[in-house]
Order: sequence, then C-alpha cells, then structure tokens
Amino acid sequence: MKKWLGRIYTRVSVRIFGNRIGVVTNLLHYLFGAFLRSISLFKPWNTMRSASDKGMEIRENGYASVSPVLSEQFLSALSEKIDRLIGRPDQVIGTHTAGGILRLKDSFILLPELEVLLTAPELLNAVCSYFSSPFKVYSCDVYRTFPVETPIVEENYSLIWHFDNAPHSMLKLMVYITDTPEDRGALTLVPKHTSAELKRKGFWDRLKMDAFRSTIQEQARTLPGPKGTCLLFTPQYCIHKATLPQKSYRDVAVFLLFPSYEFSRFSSEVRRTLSYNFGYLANPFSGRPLRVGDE
Ligand SMILES: O=C(O)CCC(=O)C(=O)O
Repeated sequence: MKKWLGRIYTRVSVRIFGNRIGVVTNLLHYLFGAFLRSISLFKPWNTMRSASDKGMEIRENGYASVSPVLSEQFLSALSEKIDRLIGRPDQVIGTHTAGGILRLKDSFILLPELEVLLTAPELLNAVCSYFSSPFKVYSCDVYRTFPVETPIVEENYSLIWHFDNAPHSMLKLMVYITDTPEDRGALTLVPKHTSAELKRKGFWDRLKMDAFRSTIQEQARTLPGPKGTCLLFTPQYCIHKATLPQKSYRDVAVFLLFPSYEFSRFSSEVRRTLSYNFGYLANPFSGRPLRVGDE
C-alpha cells in the first residue's frame, strides 16, 4: 500500500513540479521567484537581461559552456594544489572508490581561490542573465573521477542517466580543473527539450530506464573542454550522467547556484558552510539547506 502511494505521489509530483522535493519546498521556491521579480522593479537588475546570450542558451537548451575564464597559470596552480590535497587520505571521502569517485573534504575552506572562478565577469554575466537577478552560491564540491575496470554503480549513482531531484530554479556550475576531452570523463547530457519529452513519457527513476535508453543515447551530447571550461546546466531539466575517464583522472569543482537579491560574500564562515551544504537549498527565504555533512 505504502509503495503504491509512493508511486502515485512520484507520478503526480513529477507531472506537476518536475521533481519530488515536496509541495511546500516547491511553493517556497516559486514564491521566492515572485518576490525577486517584484523587488526587481526597484533594482537595476533588468539591465543584466541582455548582457549575455549564454543566459538565453541555458534557458533554451538547459545548458551552456563558457570557455576558460582564467589564466593557464592560475588553473595549473589550482590543479596541482587539488592533486596534492586529494593525495592526502585525511582530506578525502574515500568510501566510494569502487564507483570511481573521490570527494575532497572542506573544499572551499582549503581552496579559497575558487572564489575567483565565481566572480569572473563571463560567468557572472551568464548566470545573472539566466536568473535575471544576482545569485547565491548554495554549495561547493570538489571531486575526482578516475578509471575503474568494473565500476560499482551503487557506489556512484551519477554513472546512470538521471535527473537531479531539485527545485526548478537551481543552476549547476561544473568547472573542469583538468583538461577533459571525451575520453577523460566529460559530462554527457540530453538537451532540455528532449529531456522534458522523456520526463512526460514517464522517465524519472534512473533504475527504470530501459524503455528510454535508446532515445537518451541517440540524443545525448558529450561536453568536453580544456581545463577552466565552465559548464552551466540545469540538472533537474536535462537528463545527464557521469562517465569515468578511460585514462588518467578528471577533477571538477561544482557549485549549486540559486537566484537571490544579492551576491554571496565569501567569508571563511560562509566558505565552511558551503563546503558542508549538500542536496539543495530547501528554503530560499531562510537559507535552510536540505542536508549538511561530508557528502
Ligand atoms: O561528474 C559528472 O560528470 C556528472 C555528475 C552528475 O551526475 C551530477 O552533477 O548530477
């Protein structure tokens, strides 16, 4: 009985909201959007709308790629530092190595220079144009994926095609810290329009995808790029998956972004909070996170 009710709830919620994060959380995010739109009448944000056509691209396709925004020197130094930190067993969550993933603990505390990425003008323009408002950073996550002969998907469910279960307004920023050609773990996704069609036809549960597999594989796009490439995408609208590199490894920094009436400021306390926020922003008014922890 409980299982049945769960299934009905999923079907109805995915049909209405496109996710299953709960009615109250969805309504809070829609209300917050309306609040931002109403106060934008008194703030000069609408000038941002035409500032970047990347915002338009994200709206239309569900994703956009912004070319490396930082110097080669900065990116190499960052990459070497991450490599050193990931080499320290006390600094990583190593429990999912059978899934080909190692997550850095305290990412934004140890890597305050990541702020430079978030404040690069090309990115600011693209994100503000997408949201038509300033934005706040909800979380920061730095991880490495690496080859595993037979990965255990239960240790890394990102390896299976999926939608993220997240509020409509969330935007994900993934920055390649290492050069990421197709065979080194580039992200793969299905553009928003086709993904929406598959969601309408019933694709939601990543463990029940057989009927959708061939369309997903036909329509999927792999997004390679040199280090510093910034992928902005809406994982709740685009079916996507991780692919382990065939050789070497891939490091990324991932930030979850939400529209806001002001930009985040990154004090050491804020960087600590962002390093431990996981899931999604549960309440955009209070800033309450869904989950706090190491992963
Ligand atoms: O690491 C990747 O390439 C994709 C990760 C993923 O599935 C996600 O961010 O939801």
